Amino acid sequence: MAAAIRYSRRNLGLTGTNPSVGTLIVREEKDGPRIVGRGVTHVGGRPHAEPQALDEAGELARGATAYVTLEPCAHHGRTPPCAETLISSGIKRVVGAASDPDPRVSGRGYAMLREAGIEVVENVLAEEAADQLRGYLNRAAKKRPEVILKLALSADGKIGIEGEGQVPITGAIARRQVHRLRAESDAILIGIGTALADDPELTCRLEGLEARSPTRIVLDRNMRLPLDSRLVKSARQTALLLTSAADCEMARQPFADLGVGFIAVDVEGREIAIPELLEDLAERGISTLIVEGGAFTAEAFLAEHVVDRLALYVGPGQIGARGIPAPVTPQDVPHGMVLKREARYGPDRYFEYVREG
Ligand code: AOF
Ligand code: ZN
Repeated sequence: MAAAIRYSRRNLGLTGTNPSVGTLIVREEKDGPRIVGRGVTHVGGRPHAEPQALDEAGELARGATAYVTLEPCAHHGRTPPCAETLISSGIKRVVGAASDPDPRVSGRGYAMLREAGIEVVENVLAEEAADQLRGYLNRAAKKRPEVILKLALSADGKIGIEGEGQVPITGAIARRQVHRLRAESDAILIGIGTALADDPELTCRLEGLEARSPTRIVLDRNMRLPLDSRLVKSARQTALLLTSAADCEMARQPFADLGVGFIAVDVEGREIAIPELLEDLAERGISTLIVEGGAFTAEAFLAEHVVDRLALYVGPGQIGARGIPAPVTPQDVPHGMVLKREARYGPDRYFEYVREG
């Protein structure tokens, strides 16, 4: 199952509203277990993992065990239910990790298998699988994406210097981890202040993974983003959405001509309408959202209590008194968040916190 979960990561961020699920078909042979088929939910969400793994296994599936990171589906989509496909393949045993909250499936997938006489084991490494499926599970449970607040801070807890644009804080290894996180996420969001100060691109620039760049979102209700910013200039390659106030319709045209999309969120006097925005993103099929700052935007998401995960990269240098204080530091994480992972990336340290329970 651990191998199936690892395999399921392959299409994270590429399967739309569908979770990236992994399936391994395993035969017990004299000299030990042998993997005869692998599948991961295809880019775009279909085909599902199971039929692909079974295809590869062919006749070898007969009598074998299928390891699935999510309960096999029980509904008819463009293809028959995966539970049915497993049954007709002659699989003898199905080992499942997470259960599927989708009301069309929830419990029915496993029930169909059992009714057909297949041995079913549930909840194997369920927590690890749920961690991998957290965007999907979050969206199903809360009707909003999983929100990951990612910040790079100096050793003295600063995220930059007012008016200085991008200040280097972390090194090359940490930066690659950030790009990998981008590749695995559906969308990334920043405030207009950061967009103006840094002129970032927010794409994934790991070699070979460029096409996995997330949809970029800028909170820009007064449409201040320059038309010649890197974000706008790359809008035809990687989706860019601006959240604009409803009365900005006229101002939208030049952006629209360059391929920029819009989320009209009614802010009603508030600076950012976060709950409405998250709901809109979930409806668009976005399951994981990285929030990358700046301080004002990060604080707004923290105040709304919608941050599910904190990814803090701490560099070794000091910025000093001129620095912008980080809205959250490893010494001061929001109540109810617990350390999940800690790592060292060259000279930098990484701390990941998740919401408890
Ligand atoms: C599986 N294997 O690999 C995945 C599953 O829109 P559809 O018809 O593709 O169905 C989407 C639902 O299928 C999704 O909400 C989830 O319940 C399930 N995803 N199921 O058996 C897979 N990705
Ligand atoms: Zn399926």
